[in-house]
Amino acid sequence: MRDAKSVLASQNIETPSWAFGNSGTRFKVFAQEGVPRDPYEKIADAAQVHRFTGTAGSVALHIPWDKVDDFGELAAYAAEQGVRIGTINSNTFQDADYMLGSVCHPEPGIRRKATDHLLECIGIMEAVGSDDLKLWFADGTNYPGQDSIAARQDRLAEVLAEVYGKLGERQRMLLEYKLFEPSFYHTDVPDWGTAFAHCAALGDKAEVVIDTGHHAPGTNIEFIVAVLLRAGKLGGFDFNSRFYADDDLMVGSADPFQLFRIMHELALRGAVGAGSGIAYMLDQCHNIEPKIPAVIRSVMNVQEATAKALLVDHGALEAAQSAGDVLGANAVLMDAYNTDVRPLLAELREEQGLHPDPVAAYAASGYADKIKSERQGGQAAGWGA
Ligand code: RM4
Ligand code: MN
Repeated sequence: MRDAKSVLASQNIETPSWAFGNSGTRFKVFAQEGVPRDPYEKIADAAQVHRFTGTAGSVALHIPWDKVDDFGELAAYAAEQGVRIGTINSNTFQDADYMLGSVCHPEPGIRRKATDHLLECIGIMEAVGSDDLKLWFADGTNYPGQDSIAARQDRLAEVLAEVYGKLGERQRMLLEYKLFEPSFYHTDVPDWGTAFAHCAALGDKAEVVIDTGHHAPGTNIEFIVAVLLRAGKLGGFDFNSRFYADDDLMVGSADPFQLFRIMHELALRGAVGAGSGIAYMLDQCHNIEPKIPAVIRSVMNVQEATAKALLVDHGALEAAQSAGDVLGANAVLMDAYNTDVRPLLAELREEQGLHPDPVAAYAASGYADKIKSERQGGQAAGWGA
């Protein structure tokens, strides 16, 4: 097994540009001071997360929220800030035309518009040097009989095939599923099985994204991880934490044990750290907590779960499993989970020339005050900006 510290040192956790903007629930958005007003300022904030964690070297964009005139210039700015642009997330859920869906819409003209948006995202990937197109569709219906479930699958397959055909050599299509919302009777890509079926039909460049918040309560997410990994179809994660629905809270905050179990399945197959081929991303919103420290904390939560997973003694685990030692096998996992890995991570950070406590270092940096005083006027970024 590779040394845990070297794997951790090579880990990258991508931050979402939208986590730095104002967000909320449909009831209220509590605006914060110093929030970015454009994609450049979002990238500057993302760079702070990387500066203090050393692990968040890429930032995901959401189009059109992060649309700029010159994407090459935005990518150059990111590089200057010490980060790169990662996944390009499409958005076919906020235009009035999409009331009855986007890629599954009954009208060909609306499907064309949605398809063209996805192709535009591929163009942006080329301009910024990104390899991953992430697709999430709000498509579905609210009432039985509203539209044909099967026909909608056909329309989806047709659009995906067109977009897939336009991917460059190194580019991938990452298809995300979500159990429900905003459609409440049926969703067109509700689960990993549906996403898998479409990706399998498309080919090697199409893989499934697991957004941890997009499952029914009690779903065994690590099982999904194991199955997709085995099939070579796990493209990435949208990490967050949820209790009831798509809450998008900080990953590992409510259920660090679930996160550990997920990371364990990945570590078992050597699928963590550099070269894993898996895009580890956060998909979160910070409604009541300060945003940059919340993203720093989230990155640290993933690091801690990864470190614990890397400490699992695979030899002892296999021995206990093959001897039918139920309690012994479980104890091997629990030993790793119950290890305090914070000293190991503090040591790693010091070796990397970082402060051992990223949250404290950020607080002491004065950046929060700086953006509060500098970012006056203009429109704070939020959903739709
Ligand atoms: C969706 C899904 C997508 C994200 C949007 C904002 O529920 O998780 O990944 O881009 O929310
Ligand atoms: Mn997501």
